Amino acid sequence: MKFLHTSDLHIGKKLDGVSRLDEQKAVLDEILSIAVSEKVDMVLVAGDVYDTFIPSADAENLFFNWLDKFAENAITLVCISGNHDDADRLSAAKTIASRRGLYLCGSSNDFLPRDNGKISLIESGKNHLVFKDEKGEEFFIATLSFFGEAPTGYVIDKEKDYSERVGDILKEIFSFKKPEQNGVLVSHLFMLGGESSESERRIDLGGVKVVSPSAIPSECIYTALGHLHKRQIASKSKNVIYSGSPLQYSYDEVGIQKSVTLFEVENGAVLGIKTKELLSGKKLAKLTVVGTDSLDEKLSKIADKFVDLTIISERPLTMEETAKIKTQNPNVTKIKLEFSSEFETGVISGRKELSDKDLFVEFYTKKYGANPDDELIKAYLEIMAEE
Ligand SMILES: [Mn+2]
Repeated sequence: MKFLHTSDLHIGKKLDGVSRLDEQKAVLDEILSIAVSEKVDMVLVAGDVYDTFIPSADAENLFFNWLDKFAENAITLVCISGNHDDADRLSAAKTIASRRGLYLCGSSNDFLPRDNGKISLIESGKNHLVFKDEKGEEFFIATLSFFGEAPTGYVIDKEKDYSERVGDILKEIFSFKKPEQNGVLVSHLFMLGGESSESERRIDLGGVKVVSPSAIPSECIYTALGHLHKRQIASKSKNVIYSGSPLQYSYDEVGIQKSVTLFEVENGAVLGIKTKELLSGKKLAKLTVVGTDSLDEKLSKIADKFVDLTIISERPLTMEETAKIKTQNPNVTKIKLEFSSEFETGVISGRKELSDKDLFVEFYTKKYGANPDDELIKAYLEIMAEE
């Protein structure tokens, strides 16, 4: 059976307030055409379908229309929820979707068996699905959506850390697997040693939810992971792989090539793991300029990219100036100002003679690129006086 593994679609996600829905549609279409041309039997979506618990109607519509095209092409799809999804909302349409071979696994798997003559669902239960292909070979797909303390329906030993809990849960799920079945896991978690980026970092602070590859049972021959946005192999010997997000979603992903992962499973073995590059969507770039003299020319060269712009300047830019740069270059989503060292040294040496008010105005202007208004200055001085 041929698989396509993707994750972290984040449909509806914006970049500094700029919509990326058109790019998301384009890249989802590209994934579909790869699945069709590569003759994929099953698509695995490893969580973070949406960017928020309550996605917009446009985002949901895009996802549902995308799902429908897999059904049209007789491709089976298994989807779990990530930390950005509401598991119940994501799987709300599970009954109608499952009639077309599209399995939206939120927190429970209770699907009716379905024989479509190609890839048939022969069994489903607690976090697993069992499929049979035309040759009679069986595939045990374990589906562990993202969870906080414990997934629905599990009693957890509170003494155990997150990694041990995942280990126990997976052991229980895989106890349903028959020896002759090929075991595959789809999950959304942070595997030890993984490299995160801005967009998914907050959740992993402190490393509380880090999982060791040893938590994955040995009878699992491929683990399709979601959560980290850069494609990477978490364990080569166990085939634990992050497909990565289909678009560059944060500026620390500059230069990262996006792709989907393709692999084949046959007689208990994983064959031909490969990536297929995704070309849709805008790339992200970082640009640092000294002064604003040749800014327009430099920006015009990367007009097809989103830009995180840093301007090194000897004076603060006014609100009007930064607003003008943004209006003339809608692809610039971020502007940061840095002062040249020469200017800064001059300021430091004269700082002792400055009043509280002047110091505050200087700090504020440096930080925000504009003068604070009188009310703010007054409030600051009042607080200082109280101190
Ligand atoms: Mn994500």
